[in-house]
Amino acid sequence: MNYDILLPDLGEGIESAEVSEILISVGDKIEKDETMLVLESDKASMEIPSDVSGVVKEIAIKKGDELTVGQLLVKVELEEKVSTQKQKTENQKQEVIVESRTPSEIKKEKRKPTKDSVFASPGVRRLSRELEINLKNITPTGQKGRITKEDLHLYIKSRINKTTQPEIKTPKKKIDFSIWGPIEEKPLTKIQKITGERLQAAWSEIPQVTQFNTADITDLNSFRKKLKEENTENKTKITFLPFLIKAVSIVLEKHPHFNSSLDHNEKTLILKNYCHIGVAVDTEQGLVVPVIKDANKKSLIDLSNELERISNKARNKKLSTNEIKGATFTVSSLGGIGGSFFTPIVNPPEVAILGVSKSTWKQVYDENWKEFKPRFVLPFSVSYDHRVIDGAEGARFVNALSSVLENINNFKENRDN
Ligand code: CAO
Repeated sequence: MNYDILLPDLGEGIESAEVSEILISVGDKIEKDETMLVLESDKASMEIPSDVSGVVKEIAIKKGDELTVGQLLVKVELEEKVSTQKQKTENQKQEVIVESRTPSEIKKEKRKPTKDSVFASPGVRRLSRELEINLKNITPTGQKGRITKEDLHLYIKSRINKTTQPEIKTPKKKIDFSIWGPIEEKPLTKIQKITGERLQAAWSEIPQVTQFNTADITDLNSFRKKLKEENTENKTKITFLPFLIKAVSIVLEKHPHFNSSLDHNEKTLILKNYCHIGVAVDTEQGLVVPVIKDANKKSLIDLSNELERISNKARNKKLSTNEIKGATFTVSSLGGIGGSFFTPIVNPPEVAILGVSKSTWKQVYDENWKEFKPRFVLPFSVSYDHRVIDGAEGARFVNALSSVLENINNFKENRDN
């Protein structure tokens, strides 16, 4: 015998509601009071239970339908009939065994959530809808795979902690600056947009510390000038940067944490036995960071040539993907421009970055001569991921870098002077 389940009075003056979920399929065995549908009205979200126990014969509505009170929802073949039929044949006896499981066992099996179905109370559904949260992303802990209020709250808390998640990002209000004066609009370049997103993520996800120091590069400056003169014919442009890259690669060998990355789940440190240095290059389109591979194995002249080659390629948008990947540490030099000290942002998955500023002549007190002497002083900063590097290690790193830069023997490659 078939039984028609009609939409009951929804109360609270609700006259119609939309079908947001259908939790049953034709052929399902359902129990009295088991939820069949979830409806949404402008006032509430409601679960509609079955009036009877039996087998679903027909579902007269579909997702998205607007239903009114008294409308036919589902036709159910009542349970008594199912039981009588079970007595009939040998085959059907088999069925009796199968179906002699308790109703709650059958229900348990049927109501296991599939990939597409989500079980949650109307309150949970309403809040998730208001916050635009997809319930399928939440791990249920309730009975029969139901998402509880606590599951939803836990999920919201975890998203709040990850401040970059778009689901809870508050959209910014557009400001009309033209009401205070004339303006121009200039869309960001693709590079600027990508760099901006990466910097934003690095800034919010990495606890960074910046350590400042100076190096007396008076001797290095004289040595560089000499090397520059020697190489005027072959047109190699020898700036301070190749020296800095060389110095960094020496120091990284002794401070391997600065040449590492945290693994994807942030539980293991990956120390790299290679030294690929990223170099920040200022281009018209924005900041680009090409990589000098195996910088520790290259001479000052090789580094100078490679630096010129990759910075030209960066400015002409000619870099290949391979040339901007795989860096283990980055050097950002503003020394050719000016300023004293800045705080560079770590470029993940690297854990540290060197920021170099412009060297200037300064009066420095000499302990041995007991007098002030003019010295060429280079200011620099190292920002590092504090989850990987301790403050003491950071201070040792900058001290080591100054020592290497202050001793030109580190840069004399097979030379007598
Ligand atoms: N102190 C004093 N003078 C310096 C110096 C320093 N720290 N660094 C460079 N100079 C000098 C150079 O020696 C050169 O002078 P000479 O011609 O007399 O040798 C002059 O300044 C110009 O150098 P440069 O900038 O052309 O070359 P570079 O090798 O120092 O830098 C490059 C190359 C590609 C890194 C640079 O052009 C650049 O793009 N810098 C900007 C990087 C940037 O934007 N970083 C910020 C990113 S935010 O973290």
